[in-house]
Amino acid sequence: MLVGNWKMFKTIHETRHFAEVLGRNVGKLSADIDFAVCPPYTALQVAKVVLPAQILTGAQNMHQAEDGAYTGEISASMLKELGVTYVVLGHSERRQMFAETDGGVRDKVEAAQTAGFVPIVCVGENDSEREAGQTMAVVGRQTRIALEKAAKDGDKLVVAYEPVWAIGTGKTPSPADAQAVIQGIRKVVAEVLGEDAASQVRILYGGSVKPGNIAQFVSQPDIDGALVGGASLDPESFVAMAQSMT
Ligand code: G2H
Repeated sequence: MLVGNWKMFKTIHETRHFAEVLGRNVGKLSADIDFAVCPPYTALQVAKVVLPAQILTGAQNMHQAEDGAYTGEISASMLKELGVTYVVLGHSERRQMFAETDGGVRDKVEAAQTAGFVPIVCVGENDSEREAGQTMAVVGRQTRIALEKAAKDGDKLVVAYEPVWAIGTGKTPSPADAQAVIQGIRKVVAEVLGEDAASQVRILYGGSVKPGNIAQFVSQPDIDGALVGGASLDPESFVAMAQSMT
């Protein structure tokens, strides 16, 4: 699975350009890979219309309430109208800069699945937690709480392991280290949702993934794909990553 998280990049006009270039390269996209991009809310509608059909769309966040007085927020039913398949939840930038909590992510996971979306739940330790040897404790806690109210169906869930210190920094864990943490996450999924769900759930690696390093991550046995920020903004780089995965 290859997912582009565009963060706060790309206008509607720029999204059209991305889709045009991708459309010219569509023959290079393997049918064995699930593709998605997660544009800003303002570009979701046009992305759904102009992207090749095999590129699904995802939102970068969602509010857990059906509706209400939540200025600036977006509900599941609003995203439904835009043909969204995935919703990224609990990205570290939301946890760090917008005060998202483990419990809030749990409620969003439940709301997203109830609405028929597949949540992409992001977990990851920061620099000091890693140095203190707390990686698995932090990632395990985030995963466990996020899944407390989740469906026991691994097809309805994606988890992304994104070490905070690797996001947008050019630094990455070794593929073996990422594999070890992701194997640990799969064990936590088994504890919370059962073995079947754990074997079905797709667990991605994210953090400074690019065409030159994606293959070494996705070749690890427990790593089912990548969640990519910066390198997913350039359509040619997106295609290059897709090709490197096969
Ligand atoms: C991690 C990732 C995408 P980048 O946030 O979610 O971003 O690839 O730019 O490190």
